Amino acid sequence: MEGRTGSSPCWLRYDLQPQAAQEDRENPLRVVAVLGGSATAACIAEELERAGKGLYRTTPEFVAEPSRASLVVGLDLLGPFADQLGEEGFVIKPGAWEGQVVITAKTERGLLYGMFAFLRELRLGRSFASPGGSEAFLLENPSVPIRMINHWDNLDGSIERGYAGRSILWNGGTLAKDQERIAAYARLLASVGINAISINNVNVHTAETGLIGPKLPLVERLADIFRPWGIRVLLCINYASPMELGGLTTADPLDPHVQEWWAERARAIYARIPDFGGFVVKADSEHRPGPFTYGRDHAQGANMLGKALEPYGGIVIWRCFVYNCMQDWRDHTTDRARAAYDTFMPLDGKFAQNVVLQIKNGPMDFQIREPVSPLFGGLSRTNQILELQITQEYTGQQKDLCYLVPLWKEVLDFDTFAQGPGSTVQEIVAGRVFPQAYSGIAGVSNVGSDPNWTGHTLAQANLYGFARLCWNPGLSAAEVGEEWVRLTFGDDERVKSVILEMLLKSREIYENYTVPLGIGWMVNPGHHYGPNVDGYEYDRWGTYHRADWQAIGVDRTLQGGTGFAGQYHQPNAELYESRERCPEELLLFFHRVGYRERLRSGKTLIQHIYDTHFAGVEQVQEMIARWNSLEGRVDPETFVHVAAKLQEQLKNATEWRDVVNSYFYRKSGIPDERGRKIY
Ligand code: GCV
Repeated sequence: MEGRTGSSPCWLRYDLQPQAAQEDRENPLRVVAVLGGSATAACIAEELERAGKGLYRTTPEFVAEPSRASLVVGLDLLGPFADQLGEEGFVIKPGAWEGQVVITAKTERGLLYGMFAFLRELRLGRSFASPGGSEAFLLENPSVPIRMINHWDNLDGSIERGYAGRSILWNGGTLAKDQERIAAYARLLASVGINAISINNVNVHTAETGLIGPKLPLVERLADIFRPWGIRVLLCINYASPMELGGLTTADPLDPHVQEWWAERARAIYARIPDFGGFVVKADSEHRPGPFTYGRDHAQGANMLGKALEPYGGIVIWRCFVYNCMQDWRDHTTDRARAAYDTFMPLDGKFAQNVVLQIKNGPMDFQIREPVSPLFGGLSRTNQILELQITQEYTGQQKDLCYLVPLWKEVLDFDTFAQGPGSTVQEIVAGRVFPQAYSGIAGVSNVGSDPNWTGHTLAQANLYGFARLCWNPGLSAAEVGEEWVRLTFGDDERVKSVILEMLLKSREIYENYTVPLGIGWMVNPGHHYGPNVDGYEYDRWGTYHRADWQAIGVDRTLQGGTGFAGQYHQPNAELYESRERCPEELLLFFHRVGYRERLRSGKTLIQHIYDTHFAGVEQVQEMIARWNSLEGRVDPETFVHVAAKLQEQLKNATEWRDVVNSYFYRKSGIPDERGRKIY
C-alpha cells in the first residue's frame, strides 16, 4: 500500500504489475485512441495514461486514428452487441486487427465502466492479447440501476457515524479545501460503477438547509467535480425548508404556497445543475420534520416534492426509517420492527412515478444480524431501493474488522416469495420483480479524510464490495473479497489467502463476541461502540432485549407476540413463527427463549452465549497470529497499521465477552459448563 501520508490509491494500484506485464507480453496500452472530446473522455484518457505508466512503465501514445491504436475507446462501435447492451453497459471486444482491443458502449458512463473493467481484468491477470474471433472479451450491464452512496456529512466537516476522520466534502460551513481529493474520490467511485451520491447528512440541520438556497453554488461545484465521472449529485433536504428558508408559516404539502415554493426551488437548482439527481428525505423520523405535523401521510408528503422535480427528471428518495423514537420501555405492544411496514404498506401504489422509497436492509437499524425488512416483497406498486450501511456504526466502527459483504449477500439473496420462488431482494432492486420506474441500492459512506479513506485500511473492502454487489449482486463474498485483495495487495498467494480468510470470517467473529442470535443493540448509548447490555433497555428507542433471570428475546410471532413475523410472505412467515424452525441466528429476534432451552446444537442457550463469546475472542487472537505471519510480505506501514487495529479489536472483543458473559451469568445464575472465568 501507498504510505499513510498522501492518500491511498485503494484498489486502483498501478504499481503492482499484472502477470502479463511481468512476462513481457504485449502491452495493450501502447497506442491508445480515446474518441470524443468530452470531460469524461478526458478522464478515460488520463486513467489509461496512468495505468500505462504504472503497469507497463510506458507512456501510451495517444492517437486520433483508431486503425493505429492497440486500444480504442469510443461510443457506438457496438456491431452485433447493440441489442445486448443497456444504457450503462459496455463491451470489450477484439478490434479489426489481431491484438487490437475495442471498448465501446452506448453512453459515456458505459465507456468509463468498460475502461475500468478492462484495467481491473488486466490487473487480475486476464490477457486480451489472443484474438477472440467475433466474441466479446467481456460484455456487462449493471444489474442495479441506481447505485448510490449516501454521505452523512455535515457542513462543519463532522460526519454522523463517520469513523475515518472528517468529511472530505465539507469543512467550516463550506466546501473542503482539498477538491482534488474530492475528484480522486469521484474517480474511485466511478471505477466500481457508482452513479449517484447524496452529499449531506439525512439529518439536515440549519446550515445544510441552505444548500437549496444561498449555498447552492457549493452544490453546483460538487456536481461539476462528480459529473465527468458519471456521478449525479443529490441533496438531503429539510422538510421544513419552506419555513426555515422561505419564511412561510407552514410546510404543509397540500398548501399551494408550499408547493409553489418547492417548484421555484427546483427551477433554481436545475438552472444551475441541469443533471441534478434529486432529493433524499428523512421525514417524521427521529424528530425530523415531515408531513405528519400537518396530518398528511408520507405519500402526500413525498408526491408534493416529486411534482416539483418532475419537469426536470429529478427524483425523490424517501426514507422508510420511520418509527416511534419516544416509546415507553414498559410498553410491550409497540414493536419498532413493525413500524416501517405499518406506515408504508397502506400507501403502496400511492406514490408518484418519480418517488422512490429507500428501505434499510433490516426492520430495525443496521445491526450485525437482523431479518430482511418485510417491505421488500411487501411493496409491489412502489419504486424502492435498498439502504445498506457501509460505515460500521454497529459493526465495529472501523476499529474492528468486519467485512460486510457476507451480510449484504444474505440480504440480496433473501427470497421474499412475493411472486413465488425467486423473488429475491436482488431481483427486486434490479427492478425485475415488480414494475418500477426506479430501483437500486444506496450505501451510507464509510469514507473520511484519513489518508487511507476508511480509517481501517481493510475497511476499503467494504466500499469496494458494496459497489461491486450493486453492479453484480450475483458475485459471491469470496469473489469480491479476492478481487479486492489482489487489486490492493497484489498476487502473493500467502497474502491473498490470509487476508481473504480474515475478511470472510470477520463478520461471524464480530457477531460471536457481541450480540447473540439476532437480538441486537447491547451497545453503549450515543456513540454505539463497545458493550452495554442494558444501555438501551430502559430507554425510549424501541430497542429491547427484555432479558430477565430466566429468558431473553422478543416474541414477535402472530401467536402471542407482536405479530411482526406475519408481515412476511409464506413460507417465511411460518418459518419465523415457529420456535423450532426459525433460523437459529435470528432466534432471539423472533422468540423469547429460556436460558436452559436447547438449541439445535444440543447446547443450552446460556451455554451458546458463553461459548460464542469465548470463541469470538480466541478468533481475534487467531486473526492476529495470521496477520503477524504476513510481516515482510505487506508494506511495513500497512502491516503496523492493521496490527494496531487488531490489538484494539482484541481489547474490544475481550470487553464484550466479559461484559456479556458476566451479565448473563449474574442474571441467570447458571455457571459455564466449562468453568471458564466469568466475572
Ligand atoms: C443519520 C441511526 C443512526 C443515526 C442515523 C439514523 C438514520 O439511528 O444512529 O445516526 O441518522 O440511523 O438512519 O437516519
